[in-house]
Amino acid sequence: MPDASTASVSPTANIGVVGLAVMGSNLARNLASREGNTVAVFNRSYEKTETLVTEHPEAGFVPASTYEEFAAALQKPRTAIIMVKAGGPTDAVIDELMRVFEPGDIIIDGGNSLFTDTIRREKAVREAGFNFVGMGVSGGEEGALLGPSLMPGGPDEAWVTLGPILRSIAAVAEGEPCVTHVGHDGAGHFVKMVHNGIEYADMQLIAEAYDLIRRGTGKTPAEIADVFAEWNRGELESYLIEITAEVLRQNDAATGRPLVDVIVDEAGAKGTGAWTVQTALDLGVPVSGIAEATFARSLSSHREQRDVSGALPGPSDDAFTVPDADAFIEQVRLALYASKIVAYSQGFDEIRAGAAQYGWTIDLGAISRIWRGGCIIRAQFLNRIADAYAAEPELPVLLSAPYFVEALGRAQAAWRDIVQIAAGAGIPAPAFSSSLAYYDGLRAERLPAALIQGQRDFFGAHTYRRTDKPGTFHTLWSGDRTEIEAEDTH
Ligand code: NBP
Repeated sequence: MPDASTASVSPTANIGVVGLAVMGSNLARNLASREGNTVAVFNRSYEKTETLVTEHPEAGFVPASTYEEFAAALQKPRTAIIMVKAGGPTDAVIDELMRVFEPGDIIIDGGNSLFTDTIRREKAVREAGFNFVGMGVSGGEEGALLGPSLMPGGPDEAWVTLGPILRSIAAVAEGEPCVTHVGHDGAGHFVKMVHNGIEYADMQLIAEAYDLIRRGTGKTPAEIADVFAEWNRGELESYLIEITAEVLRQNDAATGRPLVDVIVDEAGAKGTGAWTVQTALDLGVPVSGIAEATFARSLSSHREQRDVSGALPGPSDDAFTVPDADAFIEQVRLALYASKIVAYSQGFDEIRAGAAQYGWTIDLGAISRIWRGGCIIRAQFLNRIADAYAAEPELPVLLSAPYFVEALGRAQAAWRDIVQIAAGAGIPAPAFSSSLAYYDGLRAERLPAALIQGQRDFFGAHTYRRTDKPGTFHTLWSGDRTEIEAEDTH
């Protein structure tokens, strides 16, 4: 603990960080490295503060050992970024800051909070006279240190103070800082949640592509790394494709085997994929690619269920080889690109639906631009999304933009072949197949939903509408089966 005489610090810092685990300490270092910033730092257990300050004297941190000291170190309006574990810890820190801060001060939650918590907190903190900003931070520890993609929500008033600071620490993509004021209250955390959902889908699609290539061509992980490195020079160029090549090229020092063969095949998750899907279900938005990716992780991690694998009949593993490896790899690339368009399109749909539900004005083109740098899903491809929304801001579904229609048209034959090949060979490709099914669902002039409406009317008198005249109808199924006009009970 510092000497008690240091307790009366003068307000020299223009920004503070609470929570100095990996994300908070890196974000604090990033802030301190920018011209004009002096950063106050506080952590519940003082050792972390001490370590950070000692290891980084160049940062000129102002350490605080109590919330009172932290408040005293900050110029007004005090601005503090909380980087602690989401949930109860975030509420605890907000309460402490409200105790020592004054009305008009700005409290920012940079953790991975659920957007509905952010809406609740924003209301409570605002009613107490403070500004509250829920901010999505993407890019992991390296992003936090060198430049993350930042998705702040909260009031316009806070953005005036916060905007210049956040612009100074964000990643830069094509000359633009990867930060925008996403919208009010929980908008920032909502968009960050969907970002993570899209990340799940993208990773699953890449994993399916790898699996198909490996099982179909017999190439080694190192050889497949070359394929991904090549793909990274084209329209699939992205951070996730780039790191996939790195992971596949890595050999395990202990066994000499490819590392990917040594890693247990059970994917973990911290819950943001599930939040994205749960929220989409509530909003009635079909994010099937994200859902399949989330469920694929669940399936992988249920080892006790997977132990039945030997008992389930299917094509034999070694019965599958493709005659022309290069042609097959190109088909997989096209299937991956098409499925990726679907996943992003679904994610942007969810953002649009969330904005409508919660009263946010969200510029979808700006969201695609701030994801071009710093974050995990950064990709060339996001420029195409920005172009699509620039040309038509009210685009009803992203994949209907001319660029994507052309790309899907170019890919669809290969996409269908790959899904068929995977099914025939007994190779699970849930995200590839569900993306294609979604695409064909959108394409279909008539869907069998008409039959579902008939069934619903049969067992529950839920009524239906007709194609040939307005109104709502019910068939007297248990009577003489004539049709009557009915109240709409859809
Ligand atoms: P953790 O999520 O592991 O949280 C550890 C921090 O929370 C420590 O500073 C700890 O203080 C503090 N804390 C806890 Br736990 N309970 C507290 C309480 N009741 N009061 C005050 N402080 C408390 O840290 P992280 O991995 O650096 O992540 C920080 C936030 O950023 C999280 O919300 C995370 O979801 C989010 N995020 C993480 C990533 C990533 O790649 N890791 C990316 C984007 C966002 P202590 O030292 O005293 O225990």
